Amino acid sequence: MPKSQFIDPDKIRQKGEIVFQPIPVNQYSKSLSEERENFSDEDLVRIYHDMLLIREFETMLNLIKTTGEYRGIAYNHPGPAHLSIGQEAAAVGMAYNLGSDDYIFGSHRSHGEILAKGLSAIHWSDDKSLGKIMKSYFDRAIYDIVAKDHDSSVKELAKKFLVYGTLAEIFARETGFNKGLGGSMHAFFTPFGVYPNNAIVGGSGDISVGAALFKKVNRKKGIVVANIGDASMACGPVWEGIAFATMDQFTELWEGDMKGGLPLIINIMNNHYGMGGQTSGETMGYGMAARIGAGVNRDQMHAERIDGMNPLAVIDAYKRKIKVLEEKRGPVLLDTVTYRYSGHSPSDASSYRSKEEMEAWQKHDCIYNFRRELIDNNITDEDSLRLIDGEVNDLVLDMFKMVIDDDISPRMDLDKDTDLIGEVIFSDGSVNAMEQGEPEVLISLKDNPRVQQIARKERYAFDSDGKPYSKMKQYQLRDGIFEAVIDRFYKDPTLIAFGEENRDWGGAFAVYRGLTEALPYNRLFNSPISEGAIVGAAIGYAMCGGRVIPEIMYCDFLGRSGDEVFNQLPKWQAMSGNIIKMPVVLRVSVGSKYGAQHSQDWTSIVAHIPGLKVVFPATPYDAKGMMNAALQGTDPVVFFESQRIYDIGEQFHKEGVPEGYYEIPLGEPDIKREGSDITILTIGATLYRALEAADILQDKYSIGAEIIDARSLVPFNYEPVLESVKKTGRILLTGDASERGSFMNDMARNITGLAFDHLDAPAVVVGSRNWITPAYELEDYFFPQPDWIIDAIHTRILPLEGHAVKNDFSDKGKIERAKRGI
Ligand SMILES: Cc1ncc(C[n+]2csc(CCOP(=O)(O)OP(=O)(O)O)c2C)c(N)n1
Ligand SMILES: [Mg+2]
Repeated sequence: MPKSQFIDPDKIRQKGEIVFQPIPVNQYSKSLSEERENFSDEDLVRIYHDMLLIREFETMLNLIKTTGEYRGIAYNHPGPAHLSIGQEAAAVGMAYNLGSDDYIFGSHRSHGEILAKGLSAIHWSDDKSLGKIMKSYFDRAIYDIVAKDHDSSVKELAKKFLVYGTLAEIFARETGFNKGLGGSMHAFFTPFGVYPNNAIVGGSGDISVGAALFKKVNRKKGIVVANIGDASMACGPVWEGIAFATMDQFTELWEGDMKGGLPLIINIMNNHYGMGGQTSGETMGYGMAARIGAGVNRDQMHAERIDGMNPLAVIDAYKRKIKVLEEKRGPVLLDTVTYRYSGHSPSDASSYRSKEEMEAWQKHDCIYNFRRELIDNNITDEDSLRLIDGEVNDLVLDMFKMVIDDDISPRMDLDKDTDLIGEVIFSDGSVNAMEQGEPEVLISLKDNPRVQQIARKERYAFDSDGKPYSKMKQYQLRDGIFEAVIDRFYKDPTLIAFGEENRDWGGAFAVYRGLTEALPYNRLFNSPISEGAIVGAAIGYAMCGGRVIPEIMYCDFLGRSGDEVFNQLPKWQAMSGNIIKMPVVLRVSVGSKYGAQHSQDWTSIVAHIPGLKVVFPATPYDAKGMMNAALQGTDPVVFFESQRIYDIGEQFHKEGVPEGYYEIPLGEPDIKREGSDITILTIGATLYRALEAADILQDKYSIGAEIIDARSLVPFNYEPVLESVKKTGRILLTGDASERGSFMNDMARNITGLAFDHLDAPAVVVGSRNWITPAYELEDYFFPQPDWIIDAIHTRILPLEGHAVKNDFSDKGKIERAKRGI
């Protein structure tokens, strides 16, 4: 809600109509002879060569999958191979003018795009930089293999490098581009500008937007292309990505050289099918996918349908569209018509299409027709082309032989080290700034009104007599998060933050108040209500080398970003073999008061996913120190915050929350109160209810409870908890997540196993009920309360003299509730 833009009712209520512009469809009609001035003979032969290499590469894979051998050499590849035989012109045309600075993202069917883009990057690079790229990648691992006995040019060597690295990745070899951890559907090679290919249909739809945002915000050269399938145009992340990429603010509110659209081409590789569903005519209503552009923004995304069976038509379109992006008028939507002769996967019997249709498209075959044109136009002759055919076949065969040789191309040795994959799950970096440079800010920190306001606050909640200061006077948890965030904005020039109501509103819960004044739009902005794209764009931004803080306003909205949080954010570091870093701190606010769809604690669901760090600080001191640590790191951190305690003051750190920078390492629980009779381990805001319970236990029953605040869920150091249990012999765990399937159960089981000899009773978990979260007035019957903790201790751990229970924690009660699914 920028006040600078006046929403004028007089204008808005005026009569009118929306006028659409025609969307060009296959307008390219030049003959090869008309194109001669734009291409040298070598250029044209290169186009043929690149298409042919892709065809042979995938023919090899097809034979391996369907016959178990290639040119008489047997090999078993149990993994996937989604082939794009027939689509080569679309890939080569797309990549033809792109160099290493241009980034492409793709899908499960992207082998052809990897090769096309790699070949193009090789073509546009000089020998020195190619040598550097090849030698620095995984300590020459691939270079040393392909350079052995190589006796021709650096570019030829780079071609071997590209084919070998891609194939070794597909066959899960440690010498593959991603150490064999990505595989066929996720292979990529960032030094050539080939960014992650995504096995989740439409997965690149929003991630690529973040990559384009990175290029724009950090003034980097190059454009971004998202190669996605026609069927993916039905996917939420694609629509959300488009909404994000076409926001008016880029042209209306962003200032100076930041004004203008994203350098992004969303390229629909339109082969007319999902797996078997026909998009045009069956599963979609767009008729032609390019139509979608018309509804999106005033520029209609410069949408166009182009003939992807003709490489020159695709090259022509890219030349024109790159110009649009250079003029900052992006993004662009291309509907590239193509066709796969291969099945969805090699086991596909093509029952969903007719033989006649396949044969008709084969008559339009891009390689066959282009070859004929080269000869008809005297660009080359049959003999020269046969030579190329031979070279391509030899290259594929030679690389195939090397890749399947276990001595040359071993797999990761998990026998030797069974934890090897665990080592690449996190990057565990510690980096002040992702890039050097002067961070763009609008005012100095000391002139910031929020900074000035915080300076007047009490950084410890109590005065010298132990009396609490007024709420307004206390330095609050939200202040701790703010201080860490603003500090990083003044340190890391790549840092950006976005989410719903992040800017003028000051963040839905006032954490960001003061940031709007400090930062230009390109560093802090409101996103559309697109939780998927909020996380997805952050992923793309981080992948390219930036640090980013996306925000999900309520934990319950995490479901909307399910794929991004569960499949994308946690997996790309490991799937890249740790080439990619993912410095994303995803702030997630856990609600209360707003009922079932705004108040659930989903920490457990997130903690279940390998590859995410998950933290939930509950004090201002911890919130600041842990946000600092999260923002210093290079891993994805889901940073939970509780709306119940944004205004809580610092009650534990007597020296007050330090004004300067400090970090609290993620993964370290903290003893908030000492005691010797029972340990209570809390997650998030239940800390304060556990403290109340501890007071009652002490006052009424003379039982000393040791309260440990978990602070983090992943990673987690059990040692302080085990030490405590050794002392107390008893433990209860409590948190606001619904009890069934909660992370507390995981912790309880681990503690029971690890401290079995020291426990007088099994570890007990007190979570929320397995219900919907009711209205605020009824919340105390849903979330754990101090009296629940005491009832549970009395019933399951240590009978308390004279205690009468109100809440049923008995075996019988548990069994009965489980039977009813609650
Ligand atoms: C989210 C998701 N849903 C379903 C699938 C299974 N699946 C894999 S490919 C595919 C069809 C995709 O069609 P399209 O986007 O047109 O790409 P194409 O396969 O034609 O290249 C489906 C349904 C998946 N991988 N991801
Ligand atoms: Mg398709």
